[in-house]
Amino acid sequence: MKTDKLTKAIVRPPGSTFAHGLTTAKLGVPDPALALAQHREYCAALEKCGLELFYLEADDEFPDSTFIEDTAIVTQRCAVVTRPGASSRRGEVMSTKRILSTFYETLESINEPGTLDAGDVCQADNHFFIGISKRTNEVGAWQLAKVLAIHGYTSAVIDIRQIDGLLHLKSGLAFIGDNRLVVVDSLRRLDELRNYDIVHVDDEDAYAANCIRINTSILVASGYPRLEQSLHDLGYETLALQMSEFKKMDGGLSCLSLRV
Ligand code: CIR
Repeated sequence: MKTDKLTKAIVRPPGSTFAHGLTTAKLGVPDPALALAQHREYCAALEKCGLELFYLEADDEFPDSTFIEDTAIVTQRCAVVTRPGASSRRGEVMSTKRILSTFYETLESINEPGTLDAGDVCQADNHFFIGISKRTNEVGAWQLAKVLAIHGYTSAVIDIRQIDGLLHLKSGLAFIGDNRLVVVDSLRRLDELRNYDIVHVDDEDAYAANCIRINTSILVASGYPRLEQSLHDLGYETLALQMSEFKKMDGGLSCLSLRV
């Protein structure tokens, strides 16, 4: 199946409070200026891949708000505004709602008591993998599955709560088109993934699994040559980006944009 061409992305630069966001990584305090520079490079890469960018203003009230992906699921057929699992992030959805209502006639939403971070949601053409995690609860996952079904998408729910080191499902899983998934060791044997061709990522390279296919390129975090080589061997072009400051805050490449 041909994956739809992506044309636009919504991004939000990190604000001056970025270092006060949530994190479990013990990699030190991020440098806000360097984070901003890395974000600029990220935006330039999205543009290079053909996307038109829409910017939300940096918001110091919400230190994690640069990880805009978590606030909505955007598809060709519908958009769903989430209810993030971390209470400090709930207010981020207001500005996402405002900008999405300029692109979609109606917006669906995840409602209390459901919680869902869209980092737990991986779209693979017309199918979705929805993770239940420390952030996404069962109610939120099933609310989303129901909305997606109304719009003609299928989904599978995957519980990652017992899997160490994964904040979100997409921390360890990426769909890159062509029926292929990039997958970390701890997820690769899941029955839900059996019909896909797997690009395997070793445990020590786990951070690299959060890569994103944008049209003809795959954006990858720099510093993971083994994954880049595997992708090149399969015929993909990669664009490697410095992500050190986002990694310190548990964030990966997909978290930094909403792409349609
Ligand atoms: C958080 O803990 O919520 C942020 N510091 C990182 C969110 C990363 N988002 C993602 O993986 N989708």
